[in-house]
Amino acid sequence: MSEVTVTEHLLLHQKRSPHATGQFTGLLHDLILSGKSISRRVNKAGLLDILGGTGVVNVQGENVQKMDEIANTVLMYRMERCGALCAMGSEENAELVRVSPEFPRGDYILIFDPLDGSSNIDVNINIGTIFSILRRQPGSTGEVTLEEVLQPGTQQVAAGYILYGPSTMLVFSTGQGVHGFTLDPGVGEFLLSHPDIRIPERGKIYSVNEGYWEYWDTPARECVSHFRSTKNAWGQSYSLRYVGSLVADFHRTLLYGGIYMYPPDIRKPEGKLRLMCEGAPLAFLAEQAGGKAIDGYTRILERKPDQLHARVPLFIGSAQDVDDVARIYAAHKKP
Ligand code: P6P
Repeated sequence: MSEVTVTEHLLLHQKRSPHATGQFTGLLHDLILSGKSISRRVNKAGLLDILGGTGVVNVQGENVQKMDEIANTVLMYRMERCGALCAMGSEENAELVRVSPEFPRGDYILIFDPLDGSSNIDVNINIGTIFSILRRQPGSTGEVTLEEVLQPGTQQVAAGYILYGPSTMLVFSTGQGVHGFTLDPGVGEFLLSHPDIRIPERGKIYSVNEGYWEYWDTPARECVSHFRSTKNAWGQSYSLRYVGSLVADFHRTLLYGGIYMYPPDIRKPEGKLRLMCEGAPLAFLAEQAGGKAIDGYTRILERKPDQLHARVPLFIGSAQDVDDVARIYAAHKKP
């Protein structure tokens, strides 16, 4: 039974970067505290009359669920007081949130989806918090600007997610591999359960919403047909699994291998998923675990967002499966 806590893991197993001031550990500690608080509410949602929608439509054009709002409030309150941040960007907030000068501030920037997959809350399916940690140039002064925040995923200091499922798991990377921790509710601690996660070179599962077939362009259809056919690299069919919660579909892909796809379509030419709070953090994890993530043509981590809520097509998972997608898209690339 593992007894390695997150703090111990960071202190003993992660090479401390030269600029580590302990602020990062404090940031992660408050992120974990927020996750525990959200987990407690998610686990009892049906009993607390916090299921269902709020009647509000967010900046994404999505119906805000009560639990979206709760998770966002928990994170905003806790993280504004963690003493390490200068700004936060949330999927639920249209604008960048700068940390008030009444609180101690730092150079880190936190971007998050407070509760990904929330359309699944009412039917008790896995959901999760996805986070990305950036940093403004040390020594920068004055109010942090949006331009300082709009960084490509290669600049991430750390990224991860908290998955609220049969067990609550924290999976994150600081650039030294991907590590998974499982919450022991008895002691209220996340304990190391999945050290150094590596994604298989090739998997046997593809994950996509095939209901959108008629909206896809030719390369997207060819990608799905490739994994559906027996003429793939395995000479046998893949299985199709699609939960409808990105964080759950990604977690399975990370552990079992395979590929998750959210292609662009005629209604969403840039795809549905958000670059900064979904694509970039998960791409960071995928690459740290030996996998890949592209938008069809470009490495997700090299995409520079042009706005806080920039969207991106996403093909992410086992390196060889993602390479198959890249080959198909390259064959369609306009000269
Ligand atoms: P669709 C949830 O709203 C989400 O952002 C991801 O968690 C999920 O993978 C995707 O949308 C599901 O989208 O269009 O298949 O319902």
